[in-house]
Amino acid sequence: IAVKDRKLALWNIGIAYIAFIIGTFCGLLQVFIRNDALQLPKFLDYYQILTAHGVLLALIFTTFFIFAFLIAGMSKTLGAFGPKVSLFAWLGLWVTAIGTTMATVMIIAGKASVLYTFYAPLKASGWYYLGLALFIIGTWLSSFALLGHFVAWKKKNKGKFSPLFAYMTVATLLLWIIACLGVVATVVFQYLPWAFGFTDTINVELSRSLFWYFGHPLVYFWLLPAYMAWYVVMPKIIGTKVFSDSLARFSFILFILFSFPVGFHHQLTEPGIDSFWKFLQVVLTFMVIIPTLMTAFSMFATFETSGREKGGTGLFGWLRKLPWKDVRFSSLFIAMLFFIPGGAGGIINASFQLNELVHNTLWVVGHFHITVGTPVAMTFMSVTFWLIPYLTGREFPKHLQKLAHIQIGSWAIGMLLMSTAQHLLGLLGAPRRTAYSGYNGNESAAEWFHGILSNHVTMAVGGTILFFSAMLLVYIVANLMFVSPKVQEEKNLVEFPIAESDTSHTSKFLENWGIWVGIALALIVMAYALPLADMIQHAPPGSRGFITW
Ligand code: HAS
Repeated sequence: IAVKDRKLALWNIGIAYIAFIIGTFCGLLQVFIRNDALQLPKFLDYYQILTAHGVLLALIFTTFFIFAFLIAGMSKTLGAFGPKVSLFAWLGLWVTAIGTTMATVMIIAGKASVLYTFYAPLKASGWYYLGLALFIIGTWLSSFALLGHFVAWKKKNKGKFSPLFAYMTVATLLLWIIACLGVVATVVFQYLPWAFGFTDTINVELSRSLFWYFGHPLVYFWLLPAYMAWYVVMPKIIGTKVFSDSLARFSFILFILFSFPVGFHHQLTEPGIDSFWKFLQVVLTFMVIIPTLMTAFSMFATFETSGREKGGTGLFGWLRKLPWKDVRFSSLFIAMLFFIPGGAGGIINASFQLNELVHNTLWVVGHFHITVGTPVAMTFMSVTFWLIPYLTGREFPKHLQKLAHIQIGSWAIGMLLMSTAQHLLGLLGAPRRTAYSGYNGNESAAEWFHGILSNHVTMAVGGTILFFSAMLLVYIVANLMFVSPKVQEEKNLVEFPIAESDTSHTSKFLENWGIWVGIALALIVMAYALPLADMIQHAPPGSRGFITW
């Protein structure tokens, strides 16, 4: 891809990994604080570290990395960016970076210890919300740049199917833009006036609902780029084609339709929403599981097709033919394996009654570490291993590949230990997000930690292994960025793996974005219009504190 587009993608990756370093360090502090092995100095507090950990990893690392991947892939599949696209994308990068810096400074200054979900009644400095607003505006500028690039390509290639990577990018960006409408509404109309003192109160239930309208599709904004690597990159790495072009496109469409009208499944225990609406959104949540099951089917089919093409026989003989020694593949496979319990846990969370058991416990923390923390993060690691050398024109030497295997293995072991402990402790009743690691000496609480796996030590050992793995990754990234020797001959260049995808059976209908966005908006109105109107109409005066905690 063009040198200037490489530079843009590399800047995005660079910022992503700076956030990764600080964020993982805060994670390490986290497990030791909960273990009572670490007393923070007076100027730091538990919620400050927890906020930094969540914001830097879940919001900042993911977003910058995703844009790096999408920018590189769009330039690769649709051609070099024109001057306008480049301008918007660079502007987007800097506005996002300025917003990130503002929000991070406020967290470090102790003025925004409101956790990565930042909803009311917790209140941060107005500058924190302003930082978040700039962050969103920046990502929109980058999104419009990439969408503009797509439209320009379409105009030049009338009647042709867009490449699968570009199609999936458009779906992901549409999802992001529509999702952000909720958080923009609450930040602009509720938090900013409240935090800067123009209003005394805030409608808590409304702000939480607008947040979760954004918060759930946010997790699919993280997931879809990982799926892009699974659908488009993985088949090439294992030497085969995309299993079904139309299935892949349709699964992304289903995410556009069903990612939004489901936010209430994060609010099932809140009193201000009628059960009817909660139940409706629970049903719709089960619809959003379908594209993931389609993905699982498609991945197994791809593995089997490739394994059999390489001579694998019998029921499972083909598994042996897969390229296990290629760290780009083994990391993707482990990422997918983690999504089996991760997704199953999601189904438990989304079940109306079972949610009572797990809500606000460490179970939820375990859940998101084996969804965004492993399937998504490990897929991004796999992409890192080829994308950085591809962009820098450097080698990915054997000794770094070996380290990458250790890194992936240690991440998997660390996450397995930590998240198993978190799931079990959560089932026993241990709450999440509490600075009181000993639960104020409560005897029955102390018993939760007597299990072999359900104890703070397992969590701390897991967390420490994870930090070791994270530092290994940073070492590999730094080498691939600056140290590794430049490739001398073109044939040795690290490739951008994009699998062939047969569009001969793909319906044109799938590329009719207007229809899909229209249906998505209709579903949003159906699931949200009345309950939100109810919240606005019945908001008690001085509604701060409306929610019981
Ligand atoms: Fe979740 C809470 C429900 C998926 C992230 N989720 C969270 C939070 C985060 C998060 C960050 O209904 C915490 C928010 C907070 O701080 O309060 N989640 C779901 C459901 C799904 C789901 C139904 N979550 C994700 C993904 C995330 C993510 C993906 C990040 C990327 N989640 C919830 C609910 C809550 C929640 C409630 C609120 C709980 C509460 O009370 O607070 C579904 O999308 C899951 C579908 C997935 C499957 C798995 C199928 C996979 C298979 C294997 C894949 C294998 C493949 C083939 C592809 C049904 C079958 C590979 C082949 C091999 C051989 C390996």
